[in-house]
Amino acid sequence: MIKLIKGDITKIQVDAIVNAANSSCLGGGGVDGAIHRAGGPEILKECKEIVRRIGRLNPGKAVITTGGYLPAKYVIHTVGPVWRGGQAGEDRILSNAYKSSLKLAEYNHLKTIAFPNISTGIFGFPKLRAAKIAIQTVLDFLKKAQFIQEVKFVVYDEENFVIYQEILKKNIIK
Ligand code: AR6
Repeated sequence: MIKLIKGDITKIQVDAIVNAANSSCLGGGGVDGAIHRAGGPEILKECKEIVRRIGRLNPGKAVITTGGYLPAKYVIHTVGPVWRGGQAGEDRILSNAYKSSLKLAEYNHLKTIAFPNISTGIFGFPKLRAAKIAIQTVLDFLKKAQFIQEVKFVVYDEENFVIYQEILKKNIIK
């Protein structure tokens, strides 16, 4: 049910890939920039409509748009926490970002979803701590999931890859 992949999330063929966005939801650098570049203008158009309707996206929340030109059908945009030293609710917000994305996938009856390592780039969240939260949140959610059959962690950098490999090995997950 959980798979680890090293690579570029914009190339992954799943029902939805998750974007590590910001509260404006209008694109940015890192994986966000890569997704908008590869997915084309339709994604930004839908993001703008959503922001017009519901306002800025608070950290921990998620919304869904088309995947545009991506191999993925949808993009789920979520906002992780900016790391401020660990006392500002960062762990809970990061877990909520994963949970909100998974809930949205379930709500839309999606079967496969791929996550990047939310908040561990520009937002500066420590990688090991983030990986433990990501994996635990997904494992807990999968116990009660009705539609989601597979979650892929798509890891871009070597450091995160080694961390995920170690944790997943210990959990005896293939
Ligand atoms: N595929 C998969 N993972 C990637 C890719 C890719 N193509 N590119 C980068 N990563 P970041 P954040 C990894 O900085 O920390 C944006 O400007 C990267 O190695 O993209 O949540 C937003 O608009 C790292 O492990 O997101 C926000 O303002 C992970 O993706 C802000 O950055 C997340 O790094 C969000 O910061």
